[in-house]
Amino acid sequence: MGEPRTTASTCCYCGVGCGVLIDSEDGRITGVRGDPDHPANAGRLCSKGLSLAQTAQSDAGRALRPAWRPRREAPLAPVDWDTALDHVAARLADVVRRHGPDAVAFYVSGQLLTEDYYVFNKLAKGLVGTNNIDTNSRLCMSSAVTGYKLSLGADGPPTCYEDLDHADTVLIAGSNMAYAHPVLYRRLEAAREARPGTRWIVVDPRRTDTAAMADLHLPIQPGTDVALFNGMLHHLIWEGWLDPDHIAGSTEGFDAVKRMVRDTPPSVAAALCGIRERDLCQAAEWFARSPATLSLYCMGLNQSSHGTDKNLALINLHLATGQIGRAGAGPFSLTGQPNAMGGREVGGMATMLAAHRDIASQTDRAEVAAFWGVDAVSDRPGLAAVDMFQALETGKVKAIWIACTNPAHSLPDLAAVRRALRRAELVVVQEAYADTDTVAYADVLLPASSWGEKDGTVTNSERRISRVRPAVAPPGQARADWRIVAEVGRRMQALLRPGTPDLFPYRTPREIFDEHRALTRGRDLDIGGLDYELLETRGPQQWPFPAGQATGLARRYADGRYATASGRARFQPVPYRPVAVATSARHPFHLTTGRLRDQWHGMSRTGRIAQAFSHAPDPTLDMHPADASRRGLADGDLVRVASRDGAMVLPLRLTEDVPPGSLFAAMHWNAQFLNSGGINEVCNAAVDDKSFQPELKHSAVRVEKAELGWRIRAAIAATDQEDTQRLRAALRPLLAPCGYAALGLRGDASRSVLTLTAAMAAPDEAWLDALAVALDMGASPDVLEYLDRGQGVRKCARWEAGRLRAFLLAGDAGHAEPLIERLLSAEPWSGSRLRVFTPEGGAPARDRTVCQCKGVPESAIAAAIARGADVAALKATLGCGTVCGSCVPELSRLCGASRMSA
Ligand SMILES: Nc1nc2c(c(=O)[nH]1)N[C@H]1C(S)=C(S)[C@@H](COP(=O)(O)OP(=O)(O)OC[C@H]3O[C@@H](n4cnc5c(=O)[nH]c(N)nc54)[C@H](O)[C@@H]3O)O[C@H]1N2
Ligand SMILES: Nc1nc2c(c(=O)[nH]1)N[C@H]1C(S)=C(S)[C@@H](COP(=O)(O)OP(=O)(O)OC[C@H]3O[C@@H](n4cnc5c(=O)[nH]c(N)nc54)[C@H](O)[C@@H]3O)O[C@H]1N2
Ligand code: SF4
Ligand SMILES: [Mo]
Repeated sequence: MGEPRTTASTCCYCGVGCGVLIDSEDGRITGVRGDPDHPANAGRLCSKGLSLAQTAQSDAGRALRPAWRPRREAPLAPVDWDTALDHVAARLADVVRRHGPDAVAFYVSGQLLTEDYYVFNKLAKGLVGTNNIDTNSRLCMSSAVTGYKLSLGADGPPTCYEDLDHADTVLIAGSNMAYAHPVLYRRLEAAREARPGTRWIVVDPRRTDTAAMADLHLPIQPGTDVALFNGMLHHLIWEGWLDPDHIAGSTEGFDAVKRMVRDTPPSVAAALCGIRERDLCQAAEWFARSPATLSLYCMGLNQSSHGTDKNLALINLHLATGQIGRAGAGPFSLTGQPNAMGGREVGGMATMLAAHRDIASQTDRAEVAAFWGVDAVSDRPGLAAVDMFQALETGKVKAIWIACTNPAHSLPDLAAVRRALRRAELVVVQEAYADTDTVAYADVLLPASSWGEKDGTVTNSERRISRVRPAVAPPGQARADWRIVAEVGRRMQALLRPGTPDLFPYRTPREIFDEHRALTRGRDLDIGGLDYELLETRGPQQWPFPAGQATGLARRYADGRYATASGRARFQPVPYRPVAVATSARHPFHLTTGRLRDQWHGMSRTGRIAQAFSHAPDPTLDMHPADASRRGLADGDLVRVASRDGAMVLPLRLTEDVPPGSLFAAMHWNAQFLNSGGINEVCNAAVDDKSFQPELKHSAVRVEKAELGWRIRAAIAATDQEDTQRLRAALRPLLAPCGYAALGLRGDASRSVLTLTAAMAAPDEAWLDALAVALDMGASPDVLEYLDRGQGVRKCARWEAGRLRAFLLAGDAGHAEPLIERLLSAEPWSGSRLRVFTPEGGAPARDRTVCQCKGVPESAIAAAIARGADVAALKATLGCGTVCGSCVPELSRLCGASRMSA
């Protein structure tokens, strides 16, 4: 490598699928910029994309070598690749021989590349002969998939990003785009600036940054979307705001839906939703009477025990008003992960076959079997994610291979997931990082290469296929996911079907892509005309893209013909049903969960850099102040949040952004950072009966004050990322014994400080000794200690080269924050070291960073606003919001620039 070079690739985070330019030198990634030529982002990146280079700065914490456990209780020990691959193949083949193919399961990920996915799917369905391959997309997009198939006849959105520029009314339902799809959100903001008449309706129980910018925010009761959409349809029918030509010419089933919504007039619907009737009618009017209406929706619809119904009820509105198949109009499900779409295309799920084929169809199965050259593809439906882990717990499934996902953190009802992983005969984990909650259960760890190192393709939310290209070589012995799977596949084939032609002869991802695209010929997603060559010369392309075509199709169903057998879209009568587990006197609160602006899921990548924590440093449980005062709870109190499935402790944060009766917790924190597995300890595993997607957006819980009187704060400055990883590994074992404990990171690219916040019911001296050791507080002239054993108070501090390096405060942790500031300031210590035990030892507090790119704190913004600044002035004077723009929604909010009329 050596020479500096630039590689065009794709961001590995959200489904917007932004193009990035990766700068590298000497085999290391040195910078990441937005690719001005990529149609998804035209050069823009959000805070997560912009910090990608920092996350790739060091190999510390990466899975670098294959490892296995000689015994279940033993630690993972390094092993060479061939032994690991032989072992996995032999163990899996053995399970297949003893218990049949359905005793093996594969749990993969929408973050795999299409080529990785394809090979996994072929291994499961072609070689092993089981449909037990499912993915974390089950937790994410499966309700959208089922909704599209039932109504429009085929999976995939009919829309494209350009529609964001053309929509007159934008209905954003169950999506916090300002955080979760920031670059698209930016595009919407620009579109509204260019066409000021554009109206946004946001449907979200919480007042998110997205909702705060709406022209109409409908803060519905959690789970009541179907009632809302049915009530809107009722109103449209009553007012005659329909598109009779579209209904008559392009759809079927309208009468049944018309009958069904008869008993949901706006007054009834609005009461169910807990909103004003006139707001519901206003939304219906804008939806139907605007020249073009676009719906953007995400997990607030999908992650529900009736997520498919929510999708269908919304699509009914589009079909009835003809708001589809035109520029700026249509139902647009935003994809969460960068390649959830690609996974759907290759059929890498328990409920589908390659290229949108169906397991239930004899013809489809035969086509795939003939193409692969295998006898048959199983007609037994595979297990969807939640069921898969339940089958593992009951022993029906014996062996599981998990790749590129972290189910011990991200599945609901974690206690059950842990039982399942413990019960399994064999757990194979294919991971890029060495420490995740799931790796703790691995019998074999297969180290995978990751973003910046991988080669292949991904498909974004608008059906656009982009190349992912390697800028650097993978660290250690890590290998590409597709290659690992093919290597095991070949070995298993030799054991299970010796002498048959090699099913996995691939030498490059290009060969896999070519096989995949051949399977799509004649299908709705036909990409027969698309290959790596074309992606190279003409850039990212949308599907369908059949052979002989000059371009892909931007907008589907423009001719009013849908992908059903009759060519007509199907209205679906979906009556409103309440959430699966209702609140009760025992569990009176709705708990919803979701995302923060700068963290990605389980934080294996974002959790390495301090900047990702600056916007939201600590995990919290958000509660409305009225609920708190009724219960005698205060901001910052440690509370125990419990459902019938499990409980955890979190610090309380009071905010009027959640409605009374509802709570919110971010999904990101897990056992790498906490004394528990995170909020999924509490979330319930109820699933949608059509899509099998779990209801991660609603659990019924109670909240009580946690009696944890002994508080501990500690912090240590890290010299670099390696040091951060080392210190975190040393502190992690200390989390489990606590009633509450959280590891955090403060600082920025230049300096970071690792923090520990913990609480216990009573002082534990042995634990404290262990903490002191982890912080290297042994006897030394550079260590100062203060003790008051009777009060359970111990304070320690350590200096290094004249600077404060670490402290621990137990029993009396009041001035921890100023001391953390002192660690961050890195100034040489002056005066008496004894001052460290008093508030004078600290440095003045810095507040929360709102703009990560320019490091602008909230106080500076507040001061400027007090002097009369608006968003434009803030940008001009402080520079905030001028780089990635992720903080612009919040700046607008701080300026009070809410568009909602009272
Ligand atoms: N920063 C960041 N961005 C991400 C990700 C990340 O981890 N971090 N992950 C990516 C992935 S995989 C996904 S799936 C997407 C998710 O993107 P989003 O779905 O936009 O994000 P969430 O925060 O999960 O949930 C969205 C909203 O649903 C609301 N909600 C809860 N219950 C209901 C309800 O009953 N009805 C309605 N209408 N709304 C409800 C919540 O209050 C929340 O604001 O984000 C992607 N982008
Ligand atoms: N309570 C609650 N739970 C949720 C959600 C929620 O809103 N609330 N959202 C759900 C949704 S929508 C989603 S998508 C899931 C996400 O949940 P997960 O899939 O568990 O999330 P990640 O942390 O992104 O897991 C990806 C893993 O792959 C690893 N990895 C990264 N790159 C590679 C690679 O190239 N190869 C391999 N083999 N490994 C790699 C990462 O280190 C990481 O551990 O969470 C779901 N769980
Ligand atoms: S919006 Fe942000 S996280 Fe999503 S692809 Fe673009 S840069 Fe990556
Ligand atoms: Mo997702």
